[in-house]
Amino acid sequence: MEKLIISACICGAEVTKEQNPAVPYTVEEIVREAKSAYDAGASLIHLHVRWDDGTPTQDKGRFQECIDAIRKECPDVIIQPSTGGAVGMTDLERLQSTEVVPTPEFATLDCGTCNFGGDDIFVNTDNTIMNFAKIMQERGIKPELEVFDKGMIDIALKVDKKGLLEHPLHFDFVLGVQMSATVRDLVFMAGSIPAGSTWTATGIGKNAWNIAAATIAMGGHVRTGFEDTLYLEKGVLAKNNGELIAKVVEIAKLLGREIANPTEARQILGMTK
Ligand code: KMH
Ligand code: ZN
Repeated sequence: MEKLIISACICGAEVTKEQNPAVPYTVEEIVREAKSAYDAGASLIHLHVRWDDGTPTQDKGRFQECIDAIRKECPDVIIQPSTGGAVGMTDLERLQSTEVVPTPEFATLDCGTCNFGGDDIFVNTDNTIMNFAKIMQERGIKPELEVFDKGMIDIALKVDKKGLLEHPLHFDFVLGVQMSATVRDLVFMAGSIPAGSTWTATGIGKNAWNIAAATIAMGGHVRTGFEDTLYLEKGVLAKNNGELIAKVVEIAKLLGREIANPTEARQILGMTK
């Protein structure tokens, strides 16, 4: 089986220090969390950034500062800025994370509108999605197709039909937000993408570990980190992102799957020219 790519979503836009004091806000804290994940076996950092008070931002300068600082500590890691940002941000605000120098090699492309709990709606109209895909294609950025349910896979395939995506496609199944997060759901999603595509999966909150284990067994790749789960196990807060990544490494070891380093991850994802 292909080596396992572990993506670390170290920060997110919604979780807070009140929920887990190790959630990073400052540049130093973001670097600390990226390094702990990288040292534990993550080859990819999915990046959101915050102002020092914890407010999520897509500010280009803040992204630049964080990426430059992560690069010093984790020279070869794949850095994947979020273009999702936080609920309520405008498209132009969100796209700033793709304007850093050098241009990111990878970024998220959210493929539909999603209920985010309470009255929160994460809005991605068809025009937004097509426009983001076009801009990423022009800038040579590989999109990670973020899909929160099966309908979003179908939207991604519509974008592909317009010629706005390069192959192989890479999907990220985010289960447990809008769609439930059972092994049946995972099998359905993995069976719904075009042959030759690669995929990552994450289970939000308490769904993290069943989805990680099933994904590793199925040959997919795993995402975890504070954006998706704050707990190492029921009632035990993770002290850092590295502990969450180490748990994925441990499950992979038990199942006989080797871990990809960043160079191998780029090859698996078709990111080498
Ligand atoms: N924070 C969510 C509203 C992404 O990174 O592209 C969007 C999100 C997806 O996290
Ligand atoms: Zn994200």
